[in-house]
Amino acid sequence: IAPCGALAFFLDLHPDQGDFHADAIEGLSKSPKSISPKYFYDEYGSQLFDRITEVEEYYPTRTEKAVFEDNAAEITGAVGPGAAIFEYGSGSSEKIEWLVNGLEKPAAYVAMDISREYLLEAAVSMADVLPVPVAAICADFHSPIELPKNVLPEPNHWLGYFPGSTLGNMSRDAAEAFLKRASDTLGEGAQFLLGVDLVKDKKILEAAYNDAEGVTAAFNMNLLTRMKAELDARLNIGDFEHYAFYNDAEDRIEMHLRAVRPTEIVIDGKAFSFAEGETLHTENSHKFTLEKIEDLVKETPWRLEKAWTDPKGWFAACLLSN
Ligand code: AVJ
Repeated sequence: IAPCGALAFFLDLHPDQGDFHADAIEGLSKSPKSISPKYFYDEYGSQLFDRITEVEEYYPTRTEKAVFEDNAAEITGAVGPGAAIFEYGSGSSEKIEWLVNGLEKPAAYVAMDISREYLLEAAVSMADVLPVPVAAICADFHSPIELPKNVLPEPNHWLGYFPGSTLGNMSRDAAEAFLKRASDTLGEGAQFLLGVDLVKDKKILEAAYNDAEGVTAAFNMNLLTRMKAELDARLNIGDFEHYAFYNDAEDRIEMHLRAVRPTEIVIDGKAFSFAEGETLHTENSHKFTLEKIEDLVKETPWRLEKAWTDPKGWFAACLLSN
C-alpha cells in the first residue's frame, strides 16, 4: 500500500466480480427464478441507469440531491470537524462535492467501488477538484473491508457515506450485516450518512419504475441481451416483457422479466422453461419509513442520530452514529 499518482493510496482487495454464467444458471434453476440486480450494470446498463435518473417519473435521484443540498449546513454541522469520508459504491463520485465542501476541516475522501476502472478514473479526477487527500479502495461492500493504517493523517472520526438508496436493493438480513460490517470498518466514534427512499403513494412508486419512455424497461431487458451476447443463451427477447410493481406486504418495488407466452431460455444446452406469465425476478427496491430504519439500525452498532427529508417526505438522509 503506497501513494499512487494523484491518490493518497489505492488499495485493491480484488473483489469477486461475480460469475454471470454460473449465477444465471443457478437463478434460472430456482423456483421462483431470480438473478442478482448487479448484472444490470454492464457499460450499456450503467448508461441506461444514468438515463433513468433523468426521466420525469424517477424522482429518487433528484429528490435526494434536494434533501442533501437544502439541509447541507445542518447535516455537515451534525457531522462536525475533521471527519474523513468513506463512500460505499462511489461510482462516478458525483454526490461528494457538497459534502466535502460543506464539512468543517474535512480530513480525506476515500472512494470505494467494485468496478476498478470506473473507480480509479473517478478518484483521480476528484483528486483534482477536492481540497482533501483522495484515496481509492476496490472492494465489494458485501465483504469485510479493513482500512489501511498510516497512509492518511489520522481523522477526528470516519463518516461512512452511502447515498442513492442502494441499501434498498438488499434483503433485511443483508442490510443488517452490511451496517454491522460498516461499523467494524469505520471504527468507534464513526458516523454514517445514508440516503433512503421512503414509502409513498403506490402510483408514484410504480410510475418511477415504469417510465413512459421505456428506459427502465430497456434497463431490465438488457439482462436478456447480456445473456444472449455473453452466455450464448438461446432465447427470444420478444417473449419477455418488463414487469415492475409495488409489493405492499414487503414494502418494495419488484422488477421482473415476465414471459408473455410459454418460452424457454437455453444455456449450455440446458433448457429453462417459462410458463406464460412466469417471471425471472431481477430486482427488489425496498422503500422505508423512518420507523423501519430505526428498527433496522437497532439491530446494529449504529443509532439514528437525525433524519432530514424533503417537504413531501419522499426521501430521507439519515445520520447514524455508533
Ligand atoms: C440504484 C438500486 C437505487 O432501486 O431505484 C432504478 C435501481 N432499478 N430503476 C433503484 C433502479 C430500476 C435503483 N438503485
